[in-house]
Amino acid sequence: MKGLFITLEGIEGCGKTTQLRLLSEHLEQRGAGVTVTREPGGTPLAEALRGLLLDPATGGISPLSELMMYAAARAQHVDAVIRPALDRGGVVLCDRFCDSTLAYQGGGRGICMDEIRTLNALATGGLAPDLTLLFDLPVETGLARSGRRGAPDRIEGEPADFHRRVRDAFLDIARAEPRRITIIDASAPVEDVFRSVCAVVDGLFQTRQNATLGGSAPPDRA
Ligand code: Z5A
Repeated sequence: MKGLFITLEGIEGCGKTTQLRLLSEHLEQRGAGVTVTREPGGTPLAEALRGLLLDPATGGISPLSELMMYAAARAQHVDAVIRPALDRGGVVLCDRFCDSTLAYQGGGRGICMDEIRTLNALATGGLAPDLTLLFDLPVETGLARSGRRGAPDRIEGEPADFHRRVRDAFLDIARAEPRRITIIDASAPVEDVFRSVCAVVDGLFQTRQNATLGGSAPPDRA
């Protein structure tokens, strides 16, 4: 069986990192080999780019430079971490991926979505997640949650309107790709959100298992 690539997406404070940790434990208990990673990040180069991208002290970065930095981090991450783990047949859980670029640099900064899709395809070599969980909640709730952590980073510090455009873009992407992306109500308590996550992921594992036992290929979710 080839590996399984699952991405978690959403606005600030949506709870994806909390759910990623719970999901990783859940899958490890089922005996899956799990690689947990994040974007931007996951390799020394990409983590260094992450530092520059999120640090308010970096100052102004033009929207196009910002886009290229996320793409550079992603190209290295896919090549060095994600593809090798999938080739080994493992499960990769990634905190943010290409949909974040469409939502933040497209929806938030206003860069042309088709140009971003072209760059994403170049950076990933065409790799797409098997499943994306989009944790959706009102912007005010998310910002209140992340605000409890202290000083905002360079992107958290953007005005609420920016974050509203990001949320709308995520929802548009999900509506356009309902087979790959499942929207999860992230305003519910952690345990309820996790129940929804497990229902979706366990369902995907079951579908894969049935397909393998039946000898047919798993359905293409991309
Ligand atoms: N970015 C981009 O612009 N373009 C790109 O292509 C990519 C990224 C890949 C990366 O930051 C930044 O880069 C991000 C987008 C941009 N913008 N910012 N800033 P990140 O992903 O590392 O950080 P983040 O998005 O801000 O995530 P986060 O703040 O770590 O939040 P989270 O992962 O969504 O949530 P959490 O850490 O699990 O929870 C946040 C708090 O809420 C915490 O105190 C929890 O205990 C609490 N929480 C979690 N779930 C719940 C529930 N259900 N109820 C109540 N409280 C909860």
